[in-house]
Amino acid sequence: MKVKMILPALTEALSPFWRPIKYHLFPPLGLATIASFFDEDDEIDLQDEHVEVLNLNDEPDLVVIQVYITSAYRAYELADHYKSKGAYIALGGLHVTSLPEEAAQHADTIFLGPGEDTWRQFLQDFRTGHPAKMYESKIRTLVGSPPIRRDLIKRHHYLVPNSIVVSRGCPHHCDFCYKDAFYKGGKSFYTQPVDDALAEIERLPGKHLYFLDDHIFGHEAFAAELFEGMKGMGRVWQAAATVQSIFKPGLLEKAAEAGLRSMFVGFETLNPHNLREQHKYHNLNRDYSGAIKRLREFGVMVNGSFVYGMDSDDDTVFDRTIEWAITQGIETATFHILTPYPGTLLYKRMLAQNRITIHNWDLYDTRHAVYSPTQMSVETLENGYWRSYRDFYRWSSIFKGVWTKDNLADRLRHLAYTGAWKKAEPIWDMLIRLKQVNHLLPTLENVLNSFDNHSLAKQNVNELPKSQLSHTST
Ligand code: B12
Ligand code: SF4
Repeated sequence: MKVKMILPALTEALSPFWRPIKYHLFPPLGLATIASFFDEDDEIDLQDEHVEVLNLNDEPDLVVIQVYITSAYRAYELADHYKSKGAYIALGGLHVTSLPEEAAQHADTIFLGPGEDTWRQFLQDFRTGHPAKMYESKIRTLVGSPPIRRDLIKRHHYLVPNSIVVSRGCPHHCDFCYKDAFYKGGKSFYTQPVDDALAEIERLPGKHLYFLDDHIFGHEAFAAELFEGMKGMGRVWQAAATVQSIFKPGLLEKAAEAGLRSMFVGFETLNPHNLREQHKYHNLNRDYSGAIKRLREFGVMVNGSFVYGMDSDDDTVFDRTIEWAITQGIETATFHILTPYPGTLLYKRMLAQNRITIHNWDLYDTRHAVYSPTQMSVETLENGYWRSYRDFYRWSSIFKGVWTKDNLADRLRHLAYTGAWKKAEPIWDMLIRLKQVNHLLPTLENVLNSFDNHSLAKQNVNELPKSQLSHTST
């Protein structure tokens, strides 16, 4: 059977004028995951439109498309194209799960939720000529999943070809998050067996790994065992976790020892009213500064994530947040405009309040206000969002952040990492065009690793002052 798998791109990623590096970071892991269920003699062509021009002149029997909200229209266009050529169309992913009726108009079969169980079943049914119109994931397990088809990934296109995900979902329930909508009808947080995760890591060449798990510290026992197993593998890695989990005694220590060098942390907002509104209770009354301090003590850089436009935000939120992020010495920050993804509680609430003003999914990219904010205009919100990036990444801010570090190695690493990330955009753009982006991976590894002289991280955990370990209740 001839199979075409496509990760469609949103328009911005295709611009002939500017190719943001973020679209050349990670390969299409979701598609490579479900590709592992094909037979050996199936002919698979996996194309990622973010990094290559699609060949649309082929004649596949089966077309498999992953649909994110921001690439939904493009996904439907591609589906219609192949449908008109007589191919069988399978659509799955987050947006299909949120809006199945919309997606079904462009598909022969749609898939709701994670694909591990449903895809296996579909392939059996398809081969016997009886595929269903819709498959809904019910069995949530990663036990027994075959290894990801990484051979289908064109590694040279990506700065971070070694992305990996060893769990699915997250134990929390925030109103704005995609998670509860995607995992409804079954478990919304589960992990791989540790041995399988370690085996997957072993299969990845080089040093650098990027864990795309929503919350790498989400299952403490799993995480501890994983980090234990990774010790001595010589990896350097990045991941995401909650503020709360950073204080869990012993976990960060183990992670740092296993090579953790940068952590994406969802601070989201500095306002407790906003946290309550979004049911993000695990961030309430947490010592954000203490979490950053603790990460720094273990040589872990911070990528802070912030969301603007919750109901308690007025036009002062931008300056306050930026100033806080800079003075905390956060190395990189991502800012988002609150976005009500269909299927989320936030969406339902805003719909009931008649506040959603835009239904064009292309604009659900966390850069547009698609709803009416309560305490500022849409224009103020969007301008504040753009200004945040400008202000956070101006040289004066970077140097202010650098000077919060108390030793030369930390300062240099902050400067190299932040400077390279945002200030070298034209260089990234050029490398992308020359298809050389992957050649900078060793530089990234070196920068991440240029922090090996840390005394605290090397101390025995038991010697640390108690206040640093049990800063907060868990
Ligand atoms: C890595 C990542 C990116 C990467 C690359 C994405 C890529 N190459 O796949 C980059 C940095 C480019 C990116 C960009 C953006 N992202 Co992003 N990203 C992620 C992240 C962290 C991990 C995705 C991942 O690889 N997961 C692991 C794999 C194994 O899971 P998966 O891809 O979902 O695949 C499984 C299922 O979905 C299913 N499946 C998928 N397709 C199909 C098809 C079929 C037929 C079947 C049967 C099953 C199936 O089976 C797979 C195995 O279970 C997610 C968060 C998350 N946890 O999903 C956000 C996430 C997907 N991103 C999101 C957003 C909003 C964006 C941006 C708009 C952000 C921005 N402001 O720029 C852009 C635009 C994305 C686009 N191209 O349209 C949202 C999506 C919301 C939505 N409803 O679509 C998420 C959920 C983050 C969030 N919490 O809000 N992103
Ligand atoms: S903690 Fe993060 S991943 Fe988990 S539900 Fe909240 S926003 Fe989503």
